[in-house]
Amino acid sequence: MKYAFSLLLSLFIISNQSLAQNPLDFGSDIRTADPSAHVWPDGRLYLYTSHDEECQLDFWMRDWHVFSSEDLVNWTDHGAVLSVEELSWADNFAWAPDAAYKNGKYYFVFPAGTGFKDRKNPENSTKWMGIGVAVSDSPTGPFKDAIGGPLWREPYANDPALFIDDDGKPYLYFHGKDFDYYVAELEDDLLSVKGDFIKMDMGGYEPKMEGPWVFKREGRYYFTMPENNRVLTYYMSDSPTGPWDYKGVFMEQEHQSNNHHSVVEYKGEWLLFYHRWLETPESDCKARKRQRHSAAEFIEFNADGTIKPVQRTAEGVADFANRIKRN
Ligand code: FUB
Repeated sequence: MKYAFSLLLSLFIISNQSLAQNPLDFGSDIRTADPSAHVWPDGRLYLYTSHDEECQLDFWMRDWHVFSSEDLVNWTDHGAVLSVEELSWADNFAWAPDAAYKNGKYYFVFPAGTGFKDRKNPENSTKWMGIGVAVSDSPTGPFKDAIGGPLWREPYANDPALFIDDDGKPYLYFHGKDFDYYVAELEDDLLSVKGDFIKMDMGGYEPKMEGPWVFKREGRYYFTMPENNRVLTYYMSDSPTGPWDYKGVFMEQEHQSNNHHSVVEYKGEWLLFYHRWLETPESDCKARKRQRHSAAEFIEFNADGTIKPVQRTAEGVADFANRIKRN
């Protein structure tokens, strides 16, 4: 009887462990945020993330990492793809990156900068940020800075997101103070801007935002963002440059903290990658109780293409392998 009880208990613990996939277990003990997901020609899903140093207080961040998986449960940690130490023009603010595959090359776009943000006396701030582009023959790098400077540094530019449309045209969306809801079409080699920035028509609603992410599903475009850098909301359009029609919230905020996400289809399932601020008891960090961890959820759509609200769960996408078998 005692044996049977222990066996049942062990089975219960094992089955719950296999269900608990959030935060994602990359098999390494680093803090990741701003996960940007892509499926590349080798059939794997790659997640490019920014990297929080332990206990960092003001988003002083130095490098970007990449992880890959075929089942979203077992991940390979490919290490850092790029560090600000490899840049001649920036030494800090290795914030939310993105990536693209075009003409046989992998492109890594990233925000970085220098200086110091004086939160008490903003007039003393020297911080600036721009967007760089690095290129590699492999999805896991090494990526090399391809320009030797930012694409631009005025306007202030952060949180770049690349979208390559079915006709091959590359677009770069970004978060820029006083320049949100602008998009730049890029030249075919993704190393310079084609023409002017395009101010998009957002249908009259332009809240403060960060981290735009654009995807296409069934011929319709989705412009998604952490609105007020907290709650995930979206617009829809028939064109990658708008006009956009605001549709509202698909993930609420948590702990009054920022969020940053990406949306991708993999093996017939639509997935939302995002980060959570979770208590991290294994960390010695006294200064900050919660640290950022990458997580994932299934994301579903209504018949009219609108996004169903997504809840944060402990199991995340643990059921991915079973779901794709059922597809
Ligand atoms: O990770 C640094 C910054 O925090 C990102 O660029 C923002 O989107 C927010 O997640």
